[in-house]
Amino acid sequence: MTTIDTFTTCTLQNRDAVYTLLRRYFSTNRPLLLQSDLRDELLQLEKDCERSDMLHEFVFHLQEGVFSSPWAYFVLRPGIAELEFVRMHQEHLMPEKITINEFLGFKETVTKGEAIESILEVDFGPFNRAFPKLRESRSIGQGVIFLNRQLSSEMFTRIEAGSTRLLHFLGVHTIDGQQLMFTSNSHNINMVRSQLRQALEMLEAVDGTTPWAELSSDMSKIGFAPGWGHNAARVAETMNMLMDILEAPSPSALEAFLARIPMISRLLILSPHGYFGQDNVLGLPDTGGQVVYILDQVRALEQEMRDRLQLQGVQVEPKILIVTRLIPDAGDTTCNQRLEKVSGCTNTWILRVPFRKKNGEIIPQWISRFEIWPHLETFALDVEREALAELGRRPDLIIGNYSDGNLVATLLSRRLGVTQCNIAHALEKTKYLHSDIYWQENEDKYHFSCQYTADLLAMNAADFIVTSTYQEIAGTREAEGQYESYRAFSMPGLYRVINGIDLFDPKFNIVSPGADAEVYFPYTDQSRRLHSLIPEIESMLFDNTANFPARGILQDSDKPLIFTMARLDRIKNITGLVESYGASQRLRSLANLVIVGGKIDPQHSSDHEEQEQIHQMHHLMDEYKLDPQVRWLGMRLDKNLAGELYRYIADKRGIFVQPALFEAFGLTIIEAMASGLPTFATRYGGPLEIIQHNRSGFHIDPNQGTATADLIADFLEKSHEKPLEWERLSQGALARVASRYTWKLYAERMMTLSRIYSFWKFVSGLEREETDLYLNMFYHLQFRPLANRLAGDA
Ligand code: UDP
Ligand code: LCN
Repeated sequence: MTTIDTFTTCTLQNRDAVYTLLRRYFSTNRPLLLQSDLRDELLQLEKDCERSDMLHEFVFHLQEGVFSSPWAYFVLRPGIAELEFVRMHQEHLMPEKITINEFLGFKETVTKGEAIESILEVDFGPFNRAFPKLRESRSIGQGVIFLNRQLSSEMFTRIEAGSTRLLHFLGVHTIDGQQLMFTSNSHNINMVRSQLRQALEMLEAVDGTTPWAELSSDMSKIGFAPGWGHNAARVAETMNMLMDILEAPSPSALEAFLARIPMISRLLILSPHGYFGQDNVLGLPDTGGQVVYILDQVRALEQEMRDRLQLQGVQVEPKILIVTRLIPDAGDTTCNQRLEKVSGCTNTWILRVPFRKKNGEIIPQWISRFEIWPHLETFALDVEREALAELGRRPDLIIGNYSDGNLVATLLSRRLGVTQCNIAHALEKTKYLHSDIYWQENEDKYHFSCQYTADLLAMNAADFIVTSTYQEIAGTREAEGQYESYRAFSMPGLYRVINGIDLFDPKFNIVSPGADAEVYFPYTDQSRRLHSLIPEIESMLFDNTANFPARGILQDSDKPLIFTMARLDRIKNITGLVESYGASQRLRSLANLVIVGGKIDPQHSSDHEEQEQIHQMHHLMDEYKLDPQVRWLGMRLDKNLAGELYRYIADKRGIFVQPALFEAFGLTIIEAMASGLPTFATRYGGPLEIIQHNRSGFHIDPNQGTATADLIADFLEKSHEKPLEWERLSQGALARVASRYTWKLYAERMMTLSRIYSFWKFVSGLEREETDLYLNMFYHLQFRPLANRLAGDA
């Protein structure tokens, strides 16, 4: 393994190479060098002198370098979730191990040009020392399995005591005021055993299909309430499970038993910022995949809750509330309506609560996600009142989404004492390079001071965190993870984070989303296809007389199509793809390019980043004279049209490309794959994990435009010669999505997590009281003043 000791040995053996490399770094005259810069300089050096494998290995494990003559400070990442800090003097060439604090202090001084004497140090490390932690990096993201194993073995070290706690939980368990499992709270294990034996004897005498309604009267006489099962067979199974646990407990038996206990029937989901609606919202600023994710998620969760409650014989109607902001000036969307029922669900609603000024006045206009921080506290209080009224009681689980939703979830969960789950979707920190250290320079536009503070608060407060991929938590051998980027960082003038989040905390769980199987299904499934949409698609793509906001007219309609669809954010890098395509004559001769995203007229956009990208698109179309080969549609497609478009592209043996500079997950990727389209997606972020290279798609490097164009061109040429090649990738994509990315799998897992975390919170006081108090102070002393300052600026 590459550690600082390796570096010492390596320096002793390769003094000259190390010296030359350091000189190269200093001669860039840049105080901060990224991983790629550090590597590039080494690769240049290796062209001129003999390569040292040890040095090469070491540099390839460096994450970052900070330079101020005569010192060079480095962050070394020996492996996933491991960090070491080292410095080296330009002349003495002897690596010295340093602390995080020393590293961050040096970085602050170098970037600010002056030493920072005193700064708040944020360190969550000591609070969680006694808390059980994973040990192996490969287990990161499987927290629930670990937690269950750990806590159940602790709980049952003394069977009597553990059983008593379990029975107490069951004895007081109610849902919607209905007593479940036991009619009264008995702590007497022998008595419960004898009750169970008696019940099982009774159940043996009746047919397994006998419904609970017919059993309930006899069962209640011996102390059993509903919740064991919908019929005699299931009741007996559940009772046998409890008998086994009371006799010889095991983590898996406990997990299986808990999975049956009806615990969750009221969910509160928070997604404050965007235009959150069911129609006409996608593509509006700040409204993208998160809305799609939540609308698909609630359908799956409602179904799962209903199925589970029904199987356990409990007559409770599940209810889900998605709470978002009410935006009076909502254009052609429904975001100005208080309540909207979610289609495809029976009892799921969007509840919209307005942002209010201090004087109570409602704020009418949309507010960018970067600017909403001052409004969230009042919003949380208003939501508490309205959500409780709509749900009729406290929710069983609160799920936050994105930085703002997770902060509101934190405030509400704390006030209501409800289990909190966070879903980040995308943490901005890894997207914007150096946005922590140079936060002051970007504060006017992005207010990262508020956002990163909110992130730290919410991720440390959450009972559990759901991520879409492993890399979202801990990255890959090559790259830092999104949560990992919160471990140690500095915001000069604000605070220095020594230990911001523990990746080995069992709160992390990977539960990947899916693609709506009703909409995104294989192009070969002819009977389900919406053939009536094909003429519209063809006129969208090829008919310039039709009235679509578009640029470009495809001259050769027989060529396969390269398709991409995304919001026109800089990070989505659609302009990068256009540039690679424009510069590759080979690719242009093989296929046309179809882009769905943004607007054609910059004046129609209210988002500064989008406007800039629109100008760039026009510039590239002009520069490379792309109008005959590129069709750029500046519109948002409704889901059915988008679904049929993916399949139409597949009919034509085309491909899908997702060229983002970084993509947290990328729903379009699994939609394209679920349609059977060979997919080329960025290697930065979640797509690296979704796609297996050359099996279920291809990874591309958005920074290597020529290599990307060549890879796509090679594939299109090969597929033209051997159609089976296209088929192979198409089949690979379908199989991958079916095995990993479905909403059914998601809902099952999510419900299990909710039960298990809620159970452990109840029985073992998993409350992290000290952390909570620290967070409360951090909220009041850091977050609130920052948010108030932003309110003053606004
Ligand atoms: N989308 C759509 N119509 C459009 C543009 C996008 O339905 O015109 C959908 C797309 O199908 C996907 C979502 O918007 O479901 C975008 O999610 P993704 O995770 O790819 O990116 P995000 O926008 O969240 O960054
Ligand atoms: C936000 C993103 O940036 C995407 O990568 C995700 O797919 C989307 O949210 C849904 O989680």
